[in-house]
Amino acid sequence: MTIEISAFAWVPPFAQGYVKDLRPRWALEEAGLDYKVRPLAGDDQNAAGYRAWQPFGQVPAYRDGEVELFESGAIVLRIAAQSKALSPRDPQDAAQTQAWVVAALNSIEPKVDNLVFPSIFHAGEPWVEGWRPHAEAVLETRLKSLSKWLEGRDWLTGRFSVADIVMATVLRSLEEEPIWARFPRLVAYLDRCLARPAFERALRAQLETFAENAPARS
Ligand SMILES: N[C@@H](CCC(=O)N[C@@H](CS)C(=O)NCC(=O)O)C(=O)O
Repeated sequence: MTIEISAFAWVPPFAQGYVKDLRPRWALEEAGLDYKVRPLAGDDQNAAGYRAWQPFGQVPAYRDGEVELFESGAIVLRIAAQSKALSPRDPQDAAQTQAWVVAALNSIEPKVDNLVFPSIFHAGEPWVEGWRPHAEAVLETRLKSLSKWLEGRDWLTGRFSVADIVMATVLRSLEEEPIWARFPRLVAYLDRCLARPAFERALRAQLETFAENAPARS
């Protein structure tokens, strides 16, 4: 069976290119695995059948001939297990790769979201500007540690892996934030990740889905 992932048929422009189905799309491109997209429109995300696949009604969800699952981190690990290109076979390197996937999602992403989401989803509300210094300070501690880890390294582990896909998709949300320029090593790391042809293909594929399903202009 061809691998299938769910994705939104269309999202508003601010979110285009950032929806989390980008992670499995990128991993699948790196792994050279074919996939098809199940686009969700209207109230599809609340349908009982979809909730049985993705309990929170979010994207992405994933299935192949053997398993179906949800959560982008779990999905990319499943893809990596099918690809030498994405996950080292040496037990220590493989464990370290999994640790960095979880670190990106659990130790970095919440701090990034804390800073970025209020400005997007609560733009103009009076508390947002007061919140920013706190959110920046918390994030800065994590970015300093990450930058230190990347000193002398091109990738999070010995070579490019699924961990870099997840970390890059987390860090990408910071590119427009003032804090980002204070971390030149992270900027160079992210540039290295995003220069990969597989990322370009994944991004283009996500944007094509939105273009195909764009609402008609009135
Ligand atoms: N932890 C989930 C988060 C997925 C997520 O936040 N998906 C967003 C799009 S980027 C979504 O479906 N939002 C719609 C909603 O939450 O109803 C994962 O990594 O898969």
